[in-house]
Amino acid sequence: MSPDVPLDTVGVIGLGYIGLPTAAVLAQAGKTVIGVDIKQANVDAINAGKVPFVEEGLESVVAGCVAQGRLSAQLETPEADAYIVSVPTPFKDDHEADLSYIEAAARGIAPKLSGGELIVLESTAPPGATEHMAEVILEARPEFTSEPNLPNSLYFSHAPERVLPGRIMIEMIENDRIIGGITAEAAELNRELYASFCRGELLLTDARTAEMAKLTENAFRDVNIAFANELSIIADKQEIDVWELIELANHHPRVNILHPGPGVGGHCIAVDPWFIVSAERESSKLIATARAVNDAKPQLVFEKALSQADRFKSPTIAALGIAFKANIDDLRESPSRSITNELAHRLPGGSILVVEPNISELPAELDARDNVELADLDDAIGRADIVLVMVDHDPFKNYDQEKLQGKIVIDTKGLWR
Ligand code: SAJ
Repeated sequence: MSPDVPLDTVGVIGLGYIGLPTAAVLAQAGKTVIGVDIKQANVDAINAGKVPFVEEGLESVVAGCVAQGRLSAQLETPEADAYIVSVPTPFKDDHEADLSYIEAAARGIAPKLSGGELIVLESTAPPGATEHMAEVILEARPEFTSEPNLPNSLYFSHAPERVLPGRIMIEMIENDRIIGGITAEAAELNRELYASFCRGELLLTDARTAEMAKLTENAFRDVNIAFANELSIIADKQEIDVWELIELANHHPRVNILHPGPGVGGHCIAVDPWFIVSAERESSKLIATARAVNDAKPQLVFEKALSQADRFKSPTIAALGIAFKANIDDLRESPSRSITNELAHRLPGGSILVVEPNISELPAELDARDNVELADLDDAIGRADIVLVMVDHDPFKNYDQEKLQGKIVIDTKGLWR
């Protein structure tokens, strides 16, 4: 049984790639949602019904909910019946999770509480992080307790997000969710809130298992991508086409190899496995090795491109894609972006034409270089000696391959086979 407390108003702390879509679907489900962000520009954009990043289907929901008065954004944490903390958890130099954003969110929530509130951590975090968030709040407000069903109860829970960038608005509604409460009552209350917008199964457990489950999902994917990336390195040396190799092996009924690429990017798969490794270093050798294999891949792609570039006095390279994966504008932890920057650094006499259909300005480190420019696809390929494919954006996939004649093509995504 869920504790008898209201769940009508929800404060969503952090309006990024996860927080804003979560706020939007909650508002769409009839909740009154107040989002909180530290960036004034994001707050202003959202209050004008705009979305500060590209995500299919999000802007129309945000615009509709803002117009109906169900969704608003502000800098200060509001009073609310429930809170969802959706802030970054980067890792520090030693790969340990940096919980300072979660702690800051908790300190912002603490003074607003009056008893009976649900506080959900959505941010991906190592085992123990939800308990830690609860401790920060209870230290600031010692008159409250995490014991359930009392007038001064607070309910702490973890509901790790699992949506895939590019499909967030579908997966937010359809995916099953893992919900881990500090107490069974907190999990029940969390379930009640999420049932308002989620059609997937809501699976209840304790907070530590939920934290670990999320890390496990991303580590599983990382290990499998590392296998594909390792195969691509072996196949290259053996003069075998890795794409054909994988396609053939995948005909086996119990083999399903993922795709190699220029490395693993994004803020999840390249980050989360480290939280397992740093928690249990001795026991997580496979997970750590997968990270090392995937992290080494950009350097190999860079060296391959550089060795081709060395054949020209002033090489022109079309760098196709600097986002971390297809059909998004997210450049965080993007291997293709770092490969591009390295090439620009090592080829001062060359020129790098970046083709990235989802952005209108280069990121600062590339913009600062004289030999890098943002170009359109046709123009870049027309001018290039070397075409380096690093992201499988749709416009690249559909490109007329006739126009590649005479170019050196390095295709890390197997687009043009
Ligand atoms: N990649 C490959 N080969 C593949 C698949 C992916 O090289 O076969 C690369 C991509 O190009 C990209 C990186 O891996 O650089 C990650 O891409 P992704 O599409 O696998 O995953 P993310 O980071 O966009 O989202 C993941 C998802 N987790 C899983 O699929 C287990 C998503 O469901 C999570 O919600 C998200 O992490 C997150 O926020 O944790």
